[in-house]
Amino acid sequence: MNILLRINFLLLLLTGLVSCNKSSDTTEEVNQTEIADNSSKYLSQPLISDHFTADPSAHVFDGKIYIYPSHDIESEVPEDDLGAHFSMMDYHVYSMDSPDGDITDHGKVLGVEDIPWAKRQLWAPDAAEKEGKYYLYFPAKDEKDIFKIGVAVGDSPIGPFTAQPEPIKGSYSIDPSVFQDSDGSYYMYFGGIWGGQLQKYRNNEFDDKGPAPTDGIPAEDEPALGPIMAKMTGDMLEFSESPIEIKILNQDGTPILAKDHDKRFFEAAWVHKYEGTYYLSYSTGDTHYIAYATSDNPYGPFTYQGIVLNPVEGWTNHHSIVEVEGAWYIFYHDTQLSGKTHLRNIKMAPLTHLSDGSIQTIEPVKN
Ligand code: FUB
Repeated sequence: MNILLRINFLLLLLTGLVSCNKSSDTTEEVNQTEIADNSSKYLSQPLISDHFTADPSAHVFDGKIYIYPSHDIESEVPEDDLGAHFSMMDYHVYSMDSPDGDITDHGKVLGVEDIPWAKRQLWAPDAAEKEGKYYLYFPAKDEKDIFKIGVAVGDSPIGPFTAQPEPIKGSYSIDPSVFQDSDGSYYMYFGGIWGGQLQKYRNNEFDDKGPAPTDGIPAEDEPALGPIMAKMTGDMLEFSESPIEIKILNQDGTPILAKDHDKRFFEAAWVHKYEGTYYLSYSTGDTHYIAYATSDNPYGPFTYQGIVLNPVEGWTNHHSIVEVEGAWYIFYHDTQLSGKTHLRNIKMAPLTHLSDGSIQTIEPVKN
């Protein structure tokens, strides 16, 4: 644990103790005491503990690690199955000189007030670099409460970022992640069901079947919805092709079905390439895994392989996978500091590719 983290944890512990001295009978205070006592049970400790962060997308730009997470906030909005209580308003960027180094908060780099078309819920972002320009991709709801994906451009990995006036044409749903292939192509993977609204679309057309999270989800024995992807244009601001749905198959070549909640795609698609193979990892949502599937093509089809990360504390599970100087890491989140679903904290841990091409499953809580 680095010095900054140690100090943050001492502060957290003191806060818990002070709260307890004041009064020990509110849930909030009891939770804080439990959290302070239980920190050793986690595989990793929070990277940031003075505010709440989630959905960390990590990249190495110019030899340094940059992290682009959601910025969770407390909200008056009641919790529901569509994630209305995730009512984030802005983004911060963080950097680390090395995986063991201190983390720097570069402050707010984009707020909902800076995005002409966005009205609420700045969910999981990602970033990409091309020819010295940096692109921050983010989902947000527009004035009709429809999720679209936007892009903001900066001259540095820590911004400032200027949002484009309109969302990316043809974009919808949530959780954009942009993968740079070895040939210099960039692809965006995106989508999420339930609150992420992917079930409201078929073949890129809006086809709203109703307000419940499951309205529009395929029937149990039909193939599950897959993430959507499109190649980016040279200027990184648009899709260069009509987005396509990715197929995720069982090992026997049959499609993963909608009823297979342990394996089917829910949200948080991320692609990395290892020894020539494309790895698509994603959250299974209501079963809380980060699963993965592999392909020899960025467009798939991908074949299901197993679990990257077992369920973390909290409902959501969302990650990124990045190589830093030859070693691989997963960035993820849990709710260690708050005990609340919508107030998360980002973490990181080593990730191991085994010699047979599989990924060793990570257990985020020690048994
Ligand atoms: O942070 C809001 C949403 O929660 C993200 O977009 C999802 O992936 C889930 O982590």
